[in-house]
Amino acid sequence: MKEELAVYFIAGTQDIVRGTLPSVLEEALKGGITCFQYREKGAGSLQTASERKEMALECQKLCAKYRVPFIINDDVVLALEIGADGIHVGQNDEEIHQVITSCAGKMKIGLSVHSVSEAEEAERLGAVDYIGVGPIFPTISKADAEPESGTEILKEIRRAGIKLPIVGIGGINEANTAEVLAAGADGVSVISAITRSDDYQLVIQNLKNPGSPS
Ligand code: TZP
Ligand code: MG
Repeated sequence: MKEELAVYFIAGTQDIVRGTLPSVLEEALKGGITCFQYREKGAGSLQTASERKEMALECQKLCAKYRVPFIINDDVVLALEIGADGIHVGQNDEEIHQVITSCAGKMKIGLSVHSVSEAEEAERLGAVDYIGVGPIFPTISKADAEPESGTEILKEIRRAGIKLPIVGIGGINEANTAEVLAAGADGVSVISAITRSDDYQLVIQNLKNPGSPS
């Protein structure tokens, strides 16, 4: 799982500023992303179940072509229906015990956490495959994001002995990835660093091989 978290791209229709979600996703897959999460949420997102399913299937097919895991955000029914590789939920999304009951053994389970105690609870559950920690830095991509925590939260979670794979999220870009990894994350998840870039390949290479923290 850790290797798959290295450069974890998240996007939905609402995040696309140029082209279409499938076109951006295919470029990102060619550029070397290691995981993709379909997150259709907030202003500008597709609203009907059938539109979402159609988009999910198209993204799933692309991910399969490049052998990259395809994760669905916060929609257990859709994830099970199309046989996604994983489901990701937040603390206020589908209840994690329900998600585990429905999905454990069938796909990977990711959970967002914002504190050491939430990380400890995730580990105690024994069925969560990785945690997303953040927002680490201020983000433009989530209207209801929690306040940013800085990289200290990652160090605190590691100091508490949490062994779960960790992906950092929120405001992560080429300039701060090294700091996020140095603080204890196994990888970085990004929306705008990729969707708002003019050169997907270069950004992804730099996220994969960041310079040393300054
Ligand atoms: N959860 C916490 S921050 C965030 C999500 C989904 C958005 C991350 O987007 P960006 O553009 O990489 O800051
Ligand atoms: Mg949520």
